Amino acid sequence: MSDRTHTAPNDLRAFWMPFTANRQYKSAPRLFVGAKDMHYTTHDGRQVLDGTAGLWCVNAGHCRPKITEAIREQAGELDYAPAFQLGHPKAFELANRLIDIAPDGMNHVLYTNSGSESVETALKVALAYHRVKGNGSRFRLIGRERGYHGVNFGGISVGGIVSNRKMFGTLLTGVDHMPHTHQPDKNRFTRGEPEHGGDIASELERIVTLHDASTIAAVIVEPVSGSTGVLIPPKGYLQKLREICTKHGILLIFDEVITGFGRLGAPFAAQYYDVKPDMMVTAKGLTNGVIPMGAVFVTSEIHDAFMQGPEHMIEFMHGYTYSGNPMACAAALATLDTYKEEGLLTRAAELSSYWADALHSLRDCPNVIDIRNTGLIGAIELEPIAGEPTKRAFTAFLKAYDKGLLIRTTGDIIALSPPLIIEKHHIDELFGKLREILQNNI
Ligand code: PXG
Repeated sequence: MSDRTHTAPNDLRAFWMPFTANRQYKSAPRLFVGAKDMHYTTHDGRQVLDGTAGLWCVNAGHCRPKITEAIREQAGELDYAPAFQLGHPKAFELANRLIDIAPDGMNHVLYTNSGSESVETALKVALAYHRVKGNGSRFRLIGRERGYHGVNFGGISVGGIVSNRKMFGTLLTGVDHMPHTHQPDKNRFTRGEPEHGGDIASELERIVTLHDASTIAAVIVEPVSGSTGVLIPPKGYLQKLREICTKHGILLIFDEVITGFGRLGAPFAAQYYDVKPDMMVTAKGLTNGVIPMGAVFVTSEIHDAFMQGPEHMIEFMHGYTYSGNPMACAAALATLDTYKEEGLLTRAAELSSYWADALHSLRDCPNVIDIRNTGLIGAIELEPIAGEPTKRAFTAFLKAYDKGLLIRTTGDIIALSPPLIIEKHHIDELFGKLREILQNNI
């Protein structure tokens, strides 16, 4: 009550912000009021170069005309259509367009509204798939240390980021975790895929031996881990996971929420690494971040297993009010058009060598202890300040913002993932500004 008497229209207190240091932020707020292509405009009228594609989602750059127009038109034509037992044409058109760019055999798509929901959906499909096949004893889900699969209960259960899990009780039961693949002592400053660590995949065999394959439904991994600080898969690692899963009848789920839609230089990491999962979890770049939407890709084998029993019965008891929402579908279709017209789903392959050169040129800056890259992703790991973890990277973030550059930090790692429309001169500007910041011994 007393709070309300003090509120003004621009009072910042009511909004409890996500994954934000609320008190610090509200004492010195940073607001974006506009965006175009590679830049944001701040509330104080400055241009900020987007080094992170928003939050890894604005792959085609900001306020792209085709996407904006499609949303405008859709809003006036069909705003909402019930998602259950009814449909609208764009939901079907989009699914067909999506499977066209997916790896062969991934022929069906379920819609969600976020990466977190896509993860939950995929885990539920995995459990139900084994059950409809008569293998209901396969109930275990295997994730990985340092994995990020969103913030819902299934996702934090299979995820492996301690701070995202420790507050939330018992989580899902029947979950186990593989070790992460990060071996800084062996792989420091590697360009692209590290040489060492591929054999860590064999830890999955150990887990299978412990629990028995007949209890395991699925393994979920990010092909490239993003939120935990950009961990690139060591050579041979994903292939080996695939082999072990196939051998034991375990479904392999790739969480492609950040790697999907061109981030690595192919539409999906599955194609980039030439490893075919049984399901792909996506969101973010699907609509260029403009409207919340996710999609889970599944193979025909998984889909077809559900298509049995009386035809009037619902085959899979799952879905959201906004699954395949018309506005989101319109945005996604226009996003796919933009990607296609501008060759954005493969553009990272053309730029990744220039990107890697510029990124690794920061190796000599003070406190830089590792640099990692793949596609249009980069990470700069800083030596934490003794007793004050995360502070050094967060200081870099604040200084970058003041200098007109948007970066992301997680722990003491700077993560970079620019829009795929980035030009070489933007890359020069981005790393030029970062060098100025890091050289000042923050
Ligand atoms: N899986 C992965 C691999 C992700 O990276 C999610 C699931 C969850 O998506 P939603 O849409 O529910 O947020 C993500 C999200 C960062 C950062 O800076 C990464 C994400 C979100 C926000 C920030 O690393 N990834």
